Amino acid sequence: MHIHWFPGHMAKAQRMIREQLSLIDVVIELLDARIPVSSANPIIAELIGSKPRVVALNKADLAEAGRTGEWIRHFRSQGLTTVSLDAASGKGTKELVSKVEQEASEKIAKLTAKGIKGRAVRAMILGIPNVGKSSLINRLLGTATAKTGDRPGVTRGQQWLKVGKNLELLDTPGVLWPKMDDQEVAFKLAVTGAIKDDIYDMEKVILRLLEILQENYSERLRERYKLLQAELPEDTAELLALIGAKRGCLRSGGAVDEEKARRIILTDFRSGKLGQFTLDNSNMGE
Ligand SMILES: Nc1nc2c(ncn2[C@@H]2O[C@H](COP(=O)(O)OP(=O)(O)OP(=O)(O)O)[C@@H](O)[C@H]2O)c(=O)[nH]1
Ligand SMILES: [Mg+2]
Repeated sequence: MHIHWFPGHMAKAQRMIREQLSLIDVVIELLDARIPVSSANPIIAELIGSKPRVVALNKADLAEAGRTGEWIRHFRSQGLTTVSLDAASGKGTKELVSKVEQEASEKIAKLTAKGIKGRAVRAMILGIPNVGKSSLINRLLGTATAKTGDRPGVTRGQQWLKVGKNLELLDTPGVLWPKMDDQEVAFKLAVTGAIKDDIYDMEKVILRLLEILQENYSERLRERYKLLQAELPEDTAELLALIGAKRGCLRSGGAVDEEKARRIILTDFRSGKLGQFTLDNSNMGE
């Protein structure tokens, strides 16, 4: 699978982020709790430099809770302020805001010493496409001000929004990096929904997903698709056909509609119907 792309709007977003960064007290970096390493954009790290930062592992409801805990300990041991978050339900937002205020306190104290009193904390939310940046803003505002959607590339411009008296937030468009050398990382970004579905090879992505499911989560496969045979087929193409047949994805004439079967598996995976998944191991990148 080869994903070589960097659409013009992402280059533009990156420029905007760089320009706005001088106004920012704290960066909120959203990572996908299912892939805490693979969703970390190296360009973002470079842009942020030494700015105070809070890392939020979002979509924690879709990740394996114990492993999210391991990841948080791992990041904290590296000196990073890290919290777990579910921006869809709002779970974890209070802790996030309190950490953001904590990270900004030095800067605010300096401003106060200079006579600038009561200035709100300015935070920028950064992360890959579809990770939940706009959802977080909406949760914090308590309204659906920022446009969200279950696909990457929803937010295009940047927008300042005020949360209460003490916090101003900047929503940003999701950015990926131009060259994806690691194909396993590309797979994880595709399967979790950070890359538009029409620009990666879905056939390969689903076969890789089935491989992982078969190896480590075969019980969930059996349960979800009512696969009763003692042994699941080892061949992932056969497994796909079997799931397709079970789900009634048939073309006229009786052949399995593989495209339809792939969509079902992908939707089940992304929505949590196949259970919670953490695809990155916390000993990665050490
Ligand atoms: N299950 C779950 N879904 C979430 C969570 N946060 C966001 N989502 C969903 O993920 C999708 C993307 O959310 P957005 O807030 O639009 O993501 P974004 O980062 O702003 O995306 P772009 O603007 O495209 O970069 C939406 O369907 C949200 O409902 C979460 O914590 N858990
Ligand atoms: Mg958005």
